[in-house]
Amino acid sequence: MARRALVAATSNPGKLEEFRTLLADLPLRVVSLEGLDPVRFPEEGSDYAANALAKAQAVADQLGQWAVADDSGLEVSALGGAPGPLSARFGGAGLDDAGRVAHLLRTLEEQGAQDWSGRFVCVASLVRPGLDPLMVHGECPGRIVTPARGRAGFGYDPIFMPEGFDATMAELPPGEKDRISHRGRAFARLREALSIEMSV
Ligand code: ITT
Repeated sequence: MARRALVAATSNPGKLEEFRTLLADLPLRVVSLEGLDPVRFPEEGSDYAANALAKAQAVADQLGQWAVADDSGLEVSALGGAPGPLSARFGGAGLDDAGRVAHLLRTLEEQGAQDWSGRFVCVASLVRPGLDPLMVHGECPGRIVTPARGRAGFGYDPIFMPEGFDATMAELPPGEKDRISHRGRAFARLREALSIEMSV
């Protein structure tokens, strides 16, 4: 039987790869936006759930297909939970991952904060035309470390040390990030909800 397509409503290649691994056991084919009709995404705000739903809904509505999205971010206690849902734009729109990492380290150093604890947060949304959306949430506590270490993953992974580990997220062996991360935890719940509905 042909596997149903599930469109990954993301422009972030790191997320796309993780979506694929995290949903690999389900009878679905995770496809990227590349090669599909262009989708207009709404402006992102400061609410993870609203952003995740808006991204998945935009793809499902405009392409008429199942779609999955997440909105995620890094919340640093010393910054009052910032950058949070604004993590992708932290330091300005012109920065890449390395630039945002440098900006975050600079901000914390300038502030002189002793406590560099924080957490990654992920809210994922799966939208199927005609059905209620599935919404799930996952978190991963830890702390910011310097200098950046490791080459795996993406975004802030090289400066985030998950609780209980002596390695950054970017230094973890293959499979470990998916097991303990905010996205891994959210998608475990998504897999559970979908497996029940799809009887797999
Ligand atoms: P899409 O909206 O197209 O999915 P995005 O990268 O803009 O891509 P978000 O708006 O959800 O996604 O922003 C999340 C940002 O938080 C992302 O750019 C990373 O900088 C950071 N982030 C999220 N998950 C992460 C992870 O697993 N590891 C490291 N950084 C992460």
